Amino acid sequence: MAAIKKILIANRGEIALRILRACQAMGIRTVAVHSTVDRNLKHVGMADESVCIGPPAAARSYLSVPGIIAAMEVTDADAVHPGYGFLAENADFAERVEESGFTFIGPKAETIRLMGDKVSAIRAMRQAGVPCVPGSKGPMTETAGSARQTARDIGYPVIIKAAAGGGGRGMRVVHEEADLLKSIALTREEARSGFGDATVYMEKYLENPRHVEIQVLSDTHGNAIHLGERDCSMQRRHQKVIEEAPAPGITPEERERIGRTCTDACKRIGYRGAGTFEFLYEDGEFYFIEMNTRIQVEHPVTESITGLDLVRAQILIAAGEPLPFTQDEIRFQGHAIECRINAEDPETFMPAPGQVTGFHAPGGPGIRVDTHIYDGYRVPPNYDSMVGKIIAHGENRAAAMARMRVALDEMVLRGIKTNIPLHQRLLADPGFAKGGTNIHYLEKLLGIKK
Ligand code: MV4
Repeated sequence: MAAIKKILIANRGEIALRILRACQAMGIRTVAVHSTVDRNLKHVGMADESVCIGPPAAARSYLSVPGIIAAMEVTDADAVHPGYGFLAENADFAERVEESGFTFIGPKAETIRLMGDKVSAIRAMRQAGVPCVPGSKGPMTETAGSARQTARDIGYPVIIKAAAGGGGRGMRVVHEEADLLKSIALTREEARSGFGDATVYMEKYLENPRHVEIQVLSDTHGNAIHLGERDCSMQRRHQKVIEEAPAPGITPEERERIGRTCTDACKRIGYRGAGTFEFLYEDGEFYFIEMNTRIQVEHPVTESITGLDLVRAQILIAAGEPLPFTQDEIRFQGHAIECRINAEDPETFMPAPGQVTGFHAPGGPGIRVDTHIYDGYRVPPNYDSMVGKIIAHGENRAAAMARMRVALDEMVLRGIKTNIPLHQRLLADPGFAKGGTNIHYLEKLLGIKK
């Protein structure tokens, strides 16, 4: 068993702080790494040690594999937590970490690689009994005839996706056969230039699905549990805006069934750590689309309704410990909603970095704020515009929403533009209040879509 006494946090912002807090609560020493523009990050000042790993450009700091491994060497860290984004789902990084004798807090490199290729991920999940979208059952071959036949079998509309894509990058909807070959060629070319892999596949295009995802934890002793689902349908341009758990309208029976399907799949593929099965949910059916092999931004809504600490669980699993709880011990309590707070123009949605000149976090029962910002903090222009998250928990959805409304009104964040007005609008929206809106709801509300 690999004892973990010191963790290097290979990330920045709110998630770096979240990881640091979990380490401190476990008595694990911490190393923060940061770029030159990030010297004043909150977690850098709190960490036991810190190392500057390069200039502001992420490619030369947070994405530098040699830089991070060198920082692990000089600080004698045992393990690295990658957070989300940056190197979190980079199989080559995970491999290099383990080859260098360190522990990667996450799945095996081969699992990250398997899930990174959407075609191999779907094949593995299909074989493990996970329901997938009707589709090409592998990459599209070069012949025009077989593509036409596949699309006819599936039925229009279909969607062409890049195997190396994911998260909304490299996909194209096709409504009729006349457009099929052109669309395959275009998507293939985008995939080649964008990802260096021209492999594309085809699925039935689901017109009005919700995005519902299942959180799992799987240890190295053959135990896997699920922590229920999250509904992440409230999004704009593939950027999630609000997430919640449980997903409105999902019954305990549906939850148990899809959850069990996911944990069976974890055992089958030897999954290690925290993971998320992403599904499209339409007309009462789940369709697997992708698996995320990292901790996700929206993990706190699951923590709120289960009372668990997912980052702690990730670290215990990485240390070779068995999961400290069984499926029977998991209880879902109430409802939680998360609002992502971005430094952006509320009209144009353009990133709006700048200096925070006043900050007071909301609080009270059922309110959690995960943020690294403080009075005087300067949001740099070099990274993602998310500056924090408010998570509201209540005994039911209406109670969580009521607490979120108060928290949004209570929050003081001066000096930078934020999307707080958008959240206030959504928390007052009758459609959102009903629950169960699909992935197109927000863009339609904003008048982007018909
Ligand atoms: C789809 C789909 C409809 N049908 N696949 C977009 C992100 C990537 N993870 C998969 N995506 C989609 N795949 C089929 N067969 C619609 C989307 C989609 C979407 C999915 C989840 C959350 C937001 C979305 C926004 C637009 C399109």
